[in-house]
Amino acid sequence: MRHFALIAALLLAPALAQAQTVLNVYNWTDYIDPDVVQRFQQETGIRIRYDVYDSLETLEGKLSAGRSGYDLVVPTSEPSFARLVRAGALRPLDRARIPNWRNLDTGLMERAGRADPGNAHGAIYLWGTVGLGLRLDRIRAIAPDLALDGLDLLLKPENARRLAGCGLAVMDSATDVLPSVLRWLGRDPDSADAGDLRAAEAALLAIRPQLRGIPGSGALLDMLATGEICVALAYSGDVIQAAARAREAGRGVEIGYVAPAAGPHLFFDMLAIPADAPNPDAAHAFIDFLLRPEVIAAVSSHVRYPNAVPASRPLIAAPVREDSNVYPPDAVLAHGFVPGTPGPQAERLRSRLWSRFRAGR
Ligand code: N2P
Repeated sequence: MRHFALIAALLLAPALAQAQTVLNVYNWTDYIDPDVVQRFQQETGIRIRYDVYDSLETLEGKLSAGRSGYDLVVPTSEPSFARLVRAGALRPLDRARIPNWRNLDTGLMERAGRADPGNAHGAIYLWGTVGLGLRLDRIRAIAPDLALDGLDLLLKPENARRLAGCGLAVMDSATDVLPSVLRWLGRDPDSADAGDLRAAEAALLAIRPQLRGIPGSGALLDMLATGEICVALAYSGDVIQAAARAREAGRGVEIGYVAPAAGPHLFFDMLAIPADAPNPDAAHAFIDFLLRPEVIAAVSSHVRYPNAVPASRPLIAAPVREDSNVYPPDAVLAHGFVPGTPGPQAERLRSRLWSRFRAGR
């Protein structure tokens, strides 16, 4: 009899495995707490297959080909999410299946939803700023006189020359770098004007010989954490994660984050379901799960990015919750800017500019 049960179990196991629902998630690198993934799988029996990207260029490349096979993606509100909404590439969300939607901050959702009337296609997952990751112990030693509060530190060629020996990097994303460079030049961060873009290109090429690399944002986080670079233009939470890792390693590498005092680039990353998702039901369930205050608090504590669920705030680990680089003060939020969505013509100019910058000519 026992024998029979064993044989039955062996025969049934593959059938059960096949019947198990799979949720295909495509998210940014270093952008979730692995325990949260585990917990969802345990609670629901849905298995998560998890892939990562580290730039919007990669995400859009994958999605624009269609049939990505993903059920849940996390594009930035503008430009990527906006373009996907316009192209009909996202599925309208069924709010009835997302009761935790009511937990979302309406002010932030309004700001993130400029390109998505009625917030029909996405909920904010996490958000943040673009700024500088700095290796403070080395910069203090090399150039104690330098002001650390803005992009001059990286983009003024004389500063870049002084700091080049200890390593400079810019993350590999035209979309998420050009707005800050244009703003630093006093131009419109959304500019499609050829003259403005030439000026941005000249500014980037002027520091190009000083750069140790133009790595993907995931690789850049590692380079910062190990102390391989001293100044990097990067995403806020990535730098703050790198700082924590460097502290834990205990080798004297001290990393800090600075959002440009003149007003940082703000981004909102949206939970969204591709129109051709194989399993939209599981995707809805996962979105609802992520919007529980205690779940999104665990995510924010782990990845050091703020979320848009105010009730989660007291549940976030104190050092993260109280870090003004994670949750920027209202003044920073007020003069920060959310880039718009360049048209196809501007997009072509921007991506050609970026290829020349990468090649260094
Ligand atoms: C996570 C980067 C996500 C922020 N590593 C960029 N939108």
